[in-house]
Amino acid sequence: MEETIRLGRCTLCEAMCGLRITTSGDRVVDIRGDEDDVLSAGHLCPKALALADLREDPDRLRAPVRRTADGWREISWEEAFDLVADGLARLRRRHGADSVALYLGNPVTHSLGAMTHAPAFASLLGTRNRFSASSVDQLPHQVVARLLYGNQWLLPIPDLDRTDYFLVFGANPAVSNGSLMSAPGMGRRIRALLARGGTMVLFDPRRTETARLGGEHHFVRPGTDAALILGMVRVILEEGLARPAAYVDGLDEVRHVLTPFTPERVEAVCGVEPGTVRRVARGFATAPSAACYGRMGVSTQRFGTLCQWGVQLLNIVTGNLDRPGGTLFTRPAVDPIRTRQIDPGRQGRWRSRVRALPEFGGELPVAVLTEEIRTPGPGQVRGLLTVAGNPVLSTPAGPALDEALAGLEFMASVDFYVNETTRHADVILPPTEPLERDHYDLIFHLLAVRDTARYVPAVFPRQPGARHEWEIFRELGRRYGRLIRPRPWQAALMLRMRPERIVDLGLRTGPYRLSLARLRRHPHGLDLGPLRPSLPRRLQTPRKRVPAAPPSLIAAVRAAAAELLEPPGGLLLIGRRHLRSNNSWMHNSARLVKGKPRHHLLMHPADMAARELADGDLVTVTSPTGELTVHLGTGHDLMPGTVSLPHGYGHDLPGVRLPVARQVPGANVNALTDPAHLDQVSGTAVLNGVPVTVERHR
Ligand SMILES: Nc1nc2c(c(=O)[nH]1)N[C@H]1C(S)=C(S)[C@@H](COP(=O)(O)OP(=O)(O)OC[C@H]3O[C@@H](n4cnc5c(=O)[nH]c(N)nc54)[C@H](O)[C@@H]3O)O[C@H]1N2
Ligand SMILES: Nc1nc2c(c(=O)[nH]1)N[C@H]1C(S)=C(S)[C@@H](COP(=O)(O)OP(=O)(O)OC[C@H]3O[C@@H](n4cnc5c(=O)[nH]c(N)nc54)[C@H](O)[C@@H]3O)O[C@H]1N2
Ligand code: SF4
Ligand SMILES: [Mo]
Repeated sequence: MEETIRLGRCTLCEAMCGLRITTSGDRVVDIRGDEDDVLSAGHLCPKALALADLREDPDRLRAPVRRTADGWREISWEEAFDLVADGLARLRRRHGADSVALYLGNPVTHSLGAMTHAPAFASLLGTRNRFSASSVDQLPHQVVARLLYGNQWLLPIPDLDRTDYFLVFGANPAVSNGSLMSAPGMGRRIRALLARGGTMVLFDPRRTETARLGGEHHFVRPGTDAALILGMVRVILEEGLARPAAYVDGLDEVRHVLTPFTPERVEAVCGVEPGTVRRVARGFATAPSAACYGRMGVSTQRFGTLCQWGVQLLNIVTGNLDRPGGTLFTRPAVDPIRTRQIDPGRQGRWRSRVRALPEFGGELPVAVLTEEIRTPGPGQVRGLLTVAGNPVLSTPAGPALDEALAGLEFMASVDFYVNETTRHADVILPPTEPLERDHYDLIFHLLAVRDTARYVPAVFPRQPGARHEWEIFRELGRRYGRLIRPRPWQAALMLRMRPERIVDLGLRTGPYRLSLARLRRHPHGLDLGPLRPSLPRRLQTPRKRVPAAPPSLIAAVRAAAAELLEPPGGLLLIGRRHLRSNNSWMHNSARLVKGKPRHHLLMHPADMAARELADGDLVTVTSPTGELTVHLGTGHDLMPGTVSLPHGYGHDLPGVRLPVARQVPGANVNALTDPAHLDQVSGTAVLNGVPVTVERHR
């Protein structure tokens, strides 16, 4: 058959790489980077080719399935929609809307149809038990953005291609390809920074792949960065190096509350020398331009929100917020922030039933999901809808959630795999795969280091009978809407619009007055230029000021002063990502999984010697929450006292249909994380800096 080249886009991570896909009939022959893509300029990582595996994977569901006593049975879409609408509506009629919980997983943000239609369906459900992967991920960024800039999505993005000084806490962009900083080709960009005489300084308990690109790397004890970052802010304020913009308030209060965070105290807590704290703070403050950035390692730890506040303070006090080469707001072609169509990030309108944790932006911390299912009484969660998620592997005390799911009265999932979570569903509704659908990135254009816009039509026509995500939610909404009172008109109307129409409207009312037709004429994307200063105009705070010392954060520092300045003891567990692995769900691609195992527990040789352990030993890892068994590997690049285990493994559960993954099951690291141990301000789970013990398996 004749070969054709089609343009596509990779939707596996935030980098949004443009693809040149050679196809023959309905098969992928080859995938390369699109050299002409305005953002990715040909960049590609090994995961892109796995899009072909995903397309061809015989284990990927192509039709709805129902769980029966003799296993999964394929059913018609008609039957599936009715079962799900009935199952959800029945619980609502009997026990109220809150009896059905909703969990939205990470790939929702990478699917246009899920982005446009899942939230509308969620508002139809009307439940307060709404959860997502945000509270095991970037929630602290959103909380801080709301407090400082007035909107949870006004996230300043590092101007990576122009900065002179890149200061990084707890991120590994060389592997992750950047998060809340979309920039395909991280390696190339960081090498360019170093080549133009720029500085990169990393603080990480592991000498990571990013550290190996060059620059300076320093170990920091896991879970202690808040003291380190705030200590650097203190140095800058004390030494008169602050150059904040005129619209910043509250730095006197900041200075006051940071009095105890001297470099000497910081050393005792974090293990970073006082000289280093001072030198880096001064270097950052006096560089012509500088950008401070912190990601997973400092979001999902005990003081995640204080870490992210500290990151913003470093940029604010040095005048690098809103400066070219510093951190700036993007100006996306579709801008729901400007038009105030999305929740600005209100907090505490309701609380979780059992533990009374506050909602943020309409969601509760996912760490409460298990207790909401298990605790009887009015408002108990009895049903669940998951969309593109795997909380059994991705949220704290996953095995307890796994058990709780088995006791639900009804569960449905929108997903194309039977994974550790969806194996409990009564019905699974599989959407089309990524190459079968049109795409516009509603989220990651908002978070990219350069403003661009690109609309990508589907590479392949969908398989006969396949449904797009938006069609699934539209149809579910129609049937569910008929079964509940009062009829929800507004959400029903939203569900009727096609995603292309929503994007077109967004483009037309956006800052560049574009249209879908116009974007179609630019198949490699439209370059809208580098990030530009826009403050104070873009702020959504009262009087367009930046309140640098929000009372809630000042109070949080005061309340936790002792703990913030106390070094955590014992062996501390951190996570790890790998270039050939993607959270929990790309492990069924033989092409990605092959090679040496990547799911081992890594430990520093000195810590191994102290426990008389050797490379390859089977070990038991125990935390106050649970235990697991896994093979040990030597972690030459780890800080002593630290062990590292990646998340997204633990595939050997009954009924999971991921044969390749099951060959390298690994262990579920979230057996060790504790749903009770959260970042107090945001409710984000503590996934890094978890105290554990390790001994030979008996
Ligand atoms: N290949 C690949 N790419 C991915 C993903 C994937 O699974 N695989 N996942 C995607 C997703 S969903 C996300 S959110 C992003 C995440 O993007 P990143 O945050 O860049 O990725 P991580 O590998 O989680 O990096 C966290 C870093 O923090 C360090 N760390 C751990 N604890 C601490 C601590 O207490 N203090 C400090 N300073 N550092 C600490 C870890 O050693 C690690 O290097 O990656 C995305 N990209
Ligand atoms: N201990 C620890 N835990 C972590 C992390 C960590 O670093 N350490 N990282 C956290 C982070 S950053 C994240 S983002 C979460 C991720 O956690 P989750 O979002 O809960 O799960 P994923 O592993 O991303 O699983 C995604 C599921 O979506 C399905 N899927 C893929 N594409 C689509 C699609 O287009 N439509 C639909 N409907 N389904 C699709 C896949 O088949 C898979 O079952 O894990 C978090 N958990
Ligand atoms: S970096 Fe890799 S996974 Fe991420 S978008 Fe590009 S090709 Fe896809
Ligand atoms: Mo994530």
